[in-house]
Amino acid sequence: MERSLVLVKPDGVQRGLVGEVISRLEHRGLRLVASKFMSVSPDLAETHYAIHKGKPFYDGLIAYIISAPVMAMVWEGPDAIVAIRQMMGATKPTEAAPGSLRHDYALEVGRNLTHASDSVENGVSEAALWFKKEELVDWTRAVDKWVFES
Ligand code: DAT
Ligand code: MG
Repeated sequence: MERSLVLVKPDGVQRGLVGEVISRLEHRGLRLVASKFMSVSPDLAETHYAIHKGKPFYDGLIAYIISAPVMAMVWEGPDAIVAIRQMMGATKPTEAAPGSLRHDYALEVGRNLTHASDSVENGVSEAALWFKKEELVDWTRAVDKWVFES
C-alpha cells in the first residue's frame, strides 16, 4: 500500500473544486488517511518546494501556495503514487491527458490545481511534513475487499 500527499491548491479551493477532487479519489477506490483545511506558512511552503529553489518559477510558486488556504490530504492504495499522478495529469495542464483533473479544470502551470507526491519515498516524507503522526488514520473500509485484491 502506497501513500501520497494530495493538495488542493489555493486555486482549487477558491474555485470550489475540493469536493470534485475528493470525489474522484474516492470513486477511484483510494482510501483517505488524513485531511486538513489550512493556511500554508512560508516555512512549510519553502520546505515542501525546496527542490525547486533557485528555479525561475520558484518565487511565484511560493507566493501562489501561501496565497489562500489549501486542502491537504493523504490518500492510500495499491500503486497510489502512479494512480494519483495519473488522475492529476501532467504538470502543464495543456499537456495533461483528457479526463485528468488538470486537463479538465486548469489551463496554466502556475494554476494547476493540485499537488500529488511523485515517488513512494516522497509520499512518506511529504505525509510526515504536512501531518502529525496521530493525524494519519489507519483504518479499513467495508468495501476494501472489493477494491483491493489483497
Ligand atoms: P508537479 O506539481 O506536477 O509535481 P513539479 O514538482 O515539477 O510538478 O513542480 C511543482 C510545481 O511548480 C508545479 O505544480 C507548478 C510549478 N512549476 C513547475 N514547473 C514550472 C514551470 N516550468 N513554470 C512555472 N511553474 C512551474
Ligand atoms: Mg512535484
